[in-house]
Amino acid sequence: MTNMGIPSNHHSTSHVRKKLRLLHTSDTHLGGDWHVEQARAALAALVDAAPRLGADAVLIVGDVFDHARVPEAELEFFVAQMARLALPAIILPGNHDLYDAESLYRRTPFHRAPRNLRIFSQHQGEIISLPDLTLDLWGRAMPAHTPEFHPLEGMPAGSNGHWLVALAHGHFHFEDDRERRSSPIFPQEVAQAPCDYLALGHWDRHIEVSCGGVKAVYSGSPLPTGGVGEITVVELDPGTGVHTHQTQIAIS
Ligand SMILES: [Mn+2]
Repeated sequence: MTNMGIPSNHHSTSHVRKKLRLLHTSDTHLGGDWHVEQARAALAALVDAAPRLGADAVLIVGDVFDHARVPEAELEFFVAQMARLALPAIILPGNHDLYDAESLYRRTPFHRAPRNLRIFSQHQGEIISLPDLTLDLWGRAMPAHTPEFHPLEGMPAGSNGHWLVALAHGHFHFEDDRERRSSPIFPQEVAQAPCDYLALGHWDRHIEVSCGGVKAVYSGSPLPTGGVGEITVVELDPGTGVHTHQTQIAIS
């Protein structure tokens, strides 16, 4: 698809963008051996909190599940929680829940997934468009966690005036980081990314890694310490730009 023949001044412009609030989390590790109940409680708490927080959509940026052989009941639990959410829920597979031939996202519970649940499945990247929200989301489903997989490679520029939010699961290389890591994300790639917000996952802790005016944040895992978990709230405001803050969710 191209815009050939359409003068650029016919594109919708930023004034049509809606003011949105996204909830961004990652690394819930459902089905992990040592925290099965905590992970479930954290996901349920996120679903409970979403309406109260005024969320328009929820992003879960990889390692939603701990490994590909989690029991069917864990997948059923997740799908049921997403159905209860009743908001767009956008899932990017990570290195613990790869989108490969054996992917858990191909298993039966996902064949009956509710329509609000959207899962990135294209290794080269794809846009999931939510026109009602004036929101386009881009991400690459991870086929294998290797140094050759670059989570930001091929991100397109937005062309329809929608917000463009990118999701990426991988390792951000700080400038002095000389190790060769799998699924690398480099500072210059972030700085050149044509998105309005880069939602990151893979690291358990929350940290902002914005570069060159591109807002980029690791939400950190929502798994609780002392009964309280934490997620990232992303405000997309046509007037003032992109803002994030951490908010706590009570987990019982
Ligand atoms: Mn990971």
